[in-house]
Amino acid sequence: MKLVFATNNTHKLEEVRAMLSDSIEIVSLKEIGCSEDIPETAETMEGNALLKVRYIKEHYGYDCFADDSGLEVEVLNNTPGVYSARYSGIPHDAEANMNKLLQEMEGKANRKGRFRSVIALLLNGEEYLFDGIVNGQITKEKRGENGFGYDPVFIPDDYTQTFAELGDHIKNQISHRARAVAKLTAFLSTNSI
Ligand code: ITT
Repeated sequence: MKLVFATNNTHKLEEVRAMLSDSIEIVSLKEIGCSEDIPETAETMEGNALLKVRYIKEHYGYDCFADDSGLEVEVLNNTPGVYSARYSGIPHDAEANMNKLLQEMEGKANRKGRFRSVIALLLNGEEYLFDGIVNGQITKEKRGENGFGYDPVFIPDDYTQTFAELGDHIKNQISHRARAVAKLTAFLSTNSI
């Protein structure tokens, strides 16, 4: 089946394409002629993921799925969370976001954090949500070149390297997004037309 993935983040698009089996073909926003920023005004990842799929259905008529995700740091009351992309105040500036995070974490012994992904699916007039979490630790400095966003400052549990050092192959097996996508594909394999 073909399904639109409502994201403007090319890293997410590549990750999810690599995770899906050949039976699900992803169509990008570019391919349906959508280039605008979809408003993300909700206060939860669930809310924002639903806003994205509803926007595409309303404006372009396609069933689709969307991911809203972020990094939740225990000692910072689970922030930046839903505000991860704009933590520093500059939208989508990964360097500025990581610098702010490392600054906020200075001197903190508790380095526990987790990435969370919420996927919303709008299919045949119904809405569904799937989530995934990966627990880990926040480093004291950036390490590695792969991935995107906060990958250079996050070490998943049971590993010693950051997501940016581990690379896509390992990240795509254990990440928050991989876990949410696994739930999405299990659902689609039993419920799609
Ligand atoms: P779309 O809304 O168009 O999908 P986006 O990048 O704006 O793209 P979000 O609003 O869901 O996506 O923001 C997610 C932010 O959380 C992202 O920009 C990163 O800063 C961070 N993030 C999420 N998943 C991540 C991952 O796998 N690795 C590193 N950082 C991640």
